[in-house]
Amino acid sequence: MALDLETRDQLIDTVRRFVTERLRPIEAKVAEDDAVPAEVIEEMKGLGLFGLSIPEDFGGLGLNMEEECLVGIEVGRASPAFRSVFGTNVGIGSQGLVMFGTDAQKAKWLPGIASGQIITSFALTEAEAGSDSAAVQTRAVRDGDDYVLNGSKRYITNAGKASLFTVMARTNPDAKGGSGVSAFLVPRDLPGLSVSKPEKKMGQQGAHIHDVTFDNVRVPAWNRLGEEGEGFRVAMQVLDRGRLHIAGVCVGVAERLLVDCVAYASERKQFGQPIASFQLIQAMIADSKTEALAARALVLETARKRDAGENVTLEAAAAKLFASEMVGRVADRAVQIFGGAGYVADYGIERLYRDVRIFRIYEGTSQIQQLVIARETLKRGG
Ligand code: COS
Repeated sequence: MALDLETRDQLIDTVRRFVTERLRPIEAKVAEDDAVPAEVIEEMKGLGLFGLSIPEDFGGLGLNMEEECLVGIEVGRASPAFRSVFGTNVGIGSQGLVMFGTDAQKAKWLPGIASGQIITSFALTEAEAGSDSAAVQTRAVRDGDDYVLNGSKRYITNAGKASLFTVMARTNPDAKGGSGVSAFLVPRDLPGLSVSKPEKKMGQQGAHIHDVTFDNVRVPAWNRLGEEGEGFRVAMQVLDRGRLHIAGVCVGVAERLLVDCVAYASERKQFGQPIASFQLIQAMIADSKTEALAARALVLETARKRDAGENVTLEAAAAKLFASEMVGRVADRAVQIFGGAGYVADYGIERLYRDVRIFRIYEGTSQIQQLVIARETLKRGG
């Protein structure tokens, strides 16, 4: 159920203040240390950020999609690494459980996820299964009351801190594609599960990705999420939702970059006047503003459709495609407007330029979004 407007505005205002007062001032340090300070993570827990999307019955804030996107836009105004700290709990790490879990599974894990006591990860990608996610090779073989998991997952966000993984594994090697894949809730402490050191990345320092390996990990059949063979559908529905959330964050980053660009262009003087007075600079600001407004409208309209119960597979893919490509262009223009200052580390613009690059890749590349949009448009007849 939607929050009343006053409560919603209060929440947005609280998050905005937290982002402005607590997150923005430490962005550079977080990037340098490659870590978000523990006390900031505790404050995020206190604000309920880990449980934004978890139903109230299980201790979360129970936001609808529009509200979650509005919070995502606010959080996007600080370095995206901060969002990553709680992003998996709000999105891909928890929503399989929210949408497909049994009451007992939900009761066991959701309260801890909502409070941030349990960190979650979504383990789909493998060395040979990225965009082609139906090709997962990790095996889950039924043995009595358990499944035995063997295989390896790649680039798994928050795996280093996660205590609960949603793992997509092949239960039927003979079934073609996604229909042989099942989803499992796998606690970190099961024997045989190991997590690699974090990868060195291009951006979003402070957010971490790891390989996760399963070596004869015995998972109780009780932990299966949905029916056998339903794992691909679980993953796709989780991603439909996750793509919309990411699109919201892209809007937030773009809006922040616009504020930074306007402030810099108003202050920086060349040829005796602020560069904001030059029409070629104004053209870049106008293009960025127009695109950010369009992305915001698409994200929120899609979120409202989803809240109304509509299937938004197409629209969520369109929002992710447009917003992630848009923020790439906005970040590129920001570097251009800042000129030399955009290229040096002190101003933080080059950091955001690097940070936003992954939005066009994770939770489905732009090319995958194009495939989904085309498939759904052809299905709908236009
Ligand atoms: N919701 C519900 N069901 C869905 C679905 C969705 N969004 N998308 C696909 N399905 C179902 C289809 O209806 C189909 O079911 P049936 O077999 O009963 O007809 C089944 O899943 C297979 O669908 P499809 O044939 O389209 O699957 P493909 O293997 O061709 O894959 C793409 C489609 C490429 C679009 C999909 O694999 C994908 O999204 N890949 C990217 C994954 C991703 O984002 N990876 C990033 C890593 S996770 S951070």
